Amino acid sequence: MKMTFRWYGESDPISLEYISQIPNMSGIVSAIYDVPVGEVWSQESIDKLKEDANSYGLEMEVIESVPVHEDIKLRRGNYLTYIENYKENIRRLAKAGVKCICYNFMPVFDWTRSVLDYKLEDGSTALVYYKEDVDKLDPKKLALPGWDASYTPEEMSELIDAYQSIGEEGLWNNLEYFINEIIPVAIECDVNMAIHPDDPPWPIFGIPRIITNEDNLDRFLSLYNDKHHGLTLCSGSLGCTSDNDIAKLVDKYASVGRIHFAHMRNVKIIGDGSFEESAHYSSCGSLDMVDIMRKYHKHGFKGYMRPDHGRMIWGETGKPGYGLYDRALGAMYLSGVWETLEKLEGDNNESSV
Ligand SMILES: [Mn+2]
Repeated sequence: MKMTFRWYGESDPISLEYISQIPNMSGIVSAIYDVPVGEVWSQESIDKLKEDANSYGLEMEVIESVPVHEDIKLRRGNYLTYIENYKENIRRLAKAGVKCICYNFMPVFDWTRSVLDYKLEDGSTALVYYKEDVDKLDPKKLALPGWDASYTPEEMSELIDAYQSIGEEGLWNNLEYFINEIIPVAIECDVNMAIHPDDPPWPIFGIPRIITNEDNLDRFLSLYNDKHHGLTLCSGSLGCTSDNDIAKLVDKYASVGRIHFAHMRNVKIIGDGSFEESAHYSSCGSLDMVDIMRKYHKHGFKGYMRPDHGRMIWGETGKPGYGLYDRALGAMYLSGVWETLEKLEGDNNESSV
């Protein structure tokens, strides 16, 4: 396992130096942020990102994300050009030594929360999703925090209608088409493509969401039978419903080498489709983080891991979910659990000799 940390580039208030000071940190997870979705990233900017990371002793082997243009998800408009651009980005990233690309196939909204700075009892703030608040909203009229604000209300309304009319099966067809186009390039470049599950893993506003549960992960992986076609297993995204048993999913997909990137986040399930993001430590939320780590360890997980969102603590302000302190605590906690599992395995091997 290689521990990594997400970095939002030069505008990120958290410096590469700070990240490099977190023990056991192998590299950053980043992207090129100043290019519109769907366009080709310049080799210079990719190389510069790598050099910046390397100059602090950090690798740049994981990209999160290379975003998928809505035209590809809807298979309309300029989707053929955008798919060619996507392939070119895979090639260019591979040239810079990237081994894993995270992406998602969520229509319009990406992740969804009702409040980004909900004050918890201890004074920290966290991202939360309260079902009754989200259900009350009309996305054609009012945006939720964190959503892409670049759409006009008319564009948003048209997009939502388009997804509602293709439905789940239409989205599956478009995903399959995209996968069949890009995975051969990923194989050629030896880059692992790792889809991120939908967050939260259920349909919102009548818009289809399909990377949501075990059956659908099975269906997704069967779209292309090659290990370069795999998963970002996000414990917090899939784990905000008790219908998903994260340890079981890790056990299943790590055993066949299809998890390339592990997002570790704990969430507190409030019930009835609501949840609060919590600190990584198991008893702070609903997930048994050690059990999940144990499953990764059991299968000799060699992929990348990162602490996913953190709370805002110790007065820190910044990008919701992406402060330094709580994510650094998360990274250390996860590294500590991993080191323990490694040493216990060593002890067991010795005693069995
Ligand atoms: Mn995630």
